[in-house]
Amino acid sequence: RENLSLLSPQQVELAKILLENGQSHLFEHWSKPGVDDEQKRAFFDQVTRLTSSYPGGLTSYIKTARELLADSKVGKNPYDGFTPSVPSGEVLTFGSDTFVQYEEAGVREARKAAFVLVAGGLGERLGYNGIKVALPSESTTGTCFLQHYIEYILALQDASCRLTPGEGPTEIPLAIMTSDDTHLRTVKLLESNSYFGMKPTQIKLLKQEKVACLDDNDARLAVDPQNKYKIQTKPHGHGDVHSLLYSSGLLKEWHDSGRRWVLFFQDTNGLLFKAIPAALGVSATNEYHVNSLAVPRKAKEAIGGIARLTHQDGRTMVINVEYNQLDPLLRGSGHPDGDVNSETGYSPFPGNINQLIFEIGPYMEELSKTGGGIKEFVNPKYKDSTKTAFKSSTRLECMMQDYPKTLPPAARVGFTVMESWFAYAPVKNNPEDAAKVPKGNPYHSATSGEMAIYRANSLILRKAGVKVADPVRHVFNGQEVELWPRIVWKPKWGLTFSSIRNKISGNCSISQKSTMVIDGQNIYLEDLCLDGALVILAADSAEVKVGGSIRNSGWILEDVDHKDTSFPEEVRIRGFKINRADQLEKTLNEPGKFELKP
Ligand code: UGB
Repeated sequence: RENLSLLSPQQVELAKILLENGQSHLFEHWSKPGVDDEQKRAFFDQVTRLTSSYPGGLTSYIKTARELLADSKVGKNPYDGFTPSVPSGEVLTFGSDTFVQYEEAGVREARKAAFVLVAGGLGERLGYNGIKVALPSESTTGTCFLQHYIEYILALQDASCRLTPGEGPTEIPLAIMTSDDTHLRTVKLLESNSYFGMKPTQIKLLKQEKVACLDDNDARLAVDPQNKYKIQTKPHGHGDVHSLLYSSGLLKEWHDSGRRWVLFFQDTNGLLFKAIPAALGVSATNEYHVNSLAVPRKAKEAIGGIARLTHQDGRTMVINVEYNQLDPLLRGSGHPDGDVNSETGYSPFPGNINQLIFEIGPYMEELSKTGGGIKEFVNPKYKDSTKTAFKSSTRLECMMQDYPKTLPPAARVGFTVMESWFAYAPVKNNPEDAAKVPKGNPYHSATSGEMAIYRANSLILRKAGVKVADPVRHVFNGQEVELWPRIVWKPKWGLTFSSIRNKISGNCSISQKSTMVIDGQNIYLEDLCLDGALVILAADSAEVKVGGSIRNSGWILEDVDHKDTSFPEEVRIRGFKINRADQLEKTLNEPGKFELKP
């Protein structure tokens, strides 16, 4: 009370809100006026931020926290009354006629799309000190994830505008959600690389704020242990992306400029964009308001399962059930073995890869009702079974894939299952944890993420008619993986399966020890027999035919132990480095037609 004179009228209002909501303890240790006054003002700056960044402000946050903490104390299951069953969705096989048709439909629609990358997480499980989008997706070219994503979006933009001349926007925007942990480093990565070829105005960064920590079941906000004039905060989760798109006005801008789709994606999946054109085609053809991409999922794998939930009162929804909740939900509803593989070797519930495609119109309509707030959860670690005290402070969390939970039953919510080999290979686990993954389950490490790219590109070329040699098995950082030829291309070369198929003719073959880097839109492989390394770069105006027998000692993978600190972290976490012993390298910067035959 004696500090009131220091405060502006707005700050007095905020203080009142805190007091009315049972937060008087935040002021108990405040010193007399004249001492720490700057810090007291900084306290209110923080309260202002916490209020404005949460739909409904701190009052709403505290109210929801009390309700969720009360539910958690009595052990209420959020899925009480619901029975899970296996939903049906669109199942796509890479390269099939249906797949190719969807790809074309997706490329047509792409110019009306906007992409949203959620990249606010630090990836503690990976144990990498940098931001995850700066990690190389593969080490043959060293292209980092962010560059890889931007190049795909630009390739889609070009292809879409070529296919549908004059029919809508000509630039595909990209929004990136960052957090205090990742923001500055993301800005720096973009600025120091000229935005990887995108126009700076095409990219918008939206920074998510952390939320207040909670000390007890009454939702008393936690004081920061380092600073008594600060509320302790923690990340709220990727679900913040919805309120940020809404409150920033970006969604409205996209909608007003005639866009139809928003595509959400995560920070480290080097395969994802191989699935994007077809998945967007599925959304457009089936007129899905919400389309979640999924892959076959091993039981207990740490990705959510997509399930149809039917309530006793008749309500149903198709929704992601997070991996730690699926098993208890199944056990509690007549499946005593819980989450187990079926005779196919996979869980009957497809795995959510958190790649979501929303139709903007219905999405905007829903957000104008909710302000972008979505269903949250709380996960307190209790001191004992009385559940009266926490081991450490907790907070509310939210996930972007929970958006459909509040949708009316008439909403068209679908999903598309893709084979994992071309759609999903995230980089989440550190080498030690990855090596402990049960045999047969994916490692989700930097090693497996990179190997998956080589495997997918080899399999795609096989489907396109190239004789690609079988892989060998090798152990890197304690993880046994398949080592395929290291084939990498830029998105503008191989955006869709049909565009790849059109660039291959005659009898082509690639041996297991080979490396092939294709960087150029108009590079054609004809009767190529590759046994070694080939790197070819060509300007868009150059048309290059590559063929004949190319042999050299190539690029060799050499083991690196993840504990060997003489190597940079991004090399250690994958367990190998590339010795570029010998290669045929050709750069064609001039326009014209060229033939490359040794
Ligand atoms: N992220 C943010 O942008 N902000 C945050 O506060 C937190 C994360 P994780 P998670 O596909 O493998 C999700 O930590 O949450 C970004 C799905 O919930 O990698 O354990 C972060 O930068 C799960 O159903 O994943 O699990 C990253 O880009 C399953 O689909 C993204 O959010 C799983 O991903 C995901 O964060 C998966």
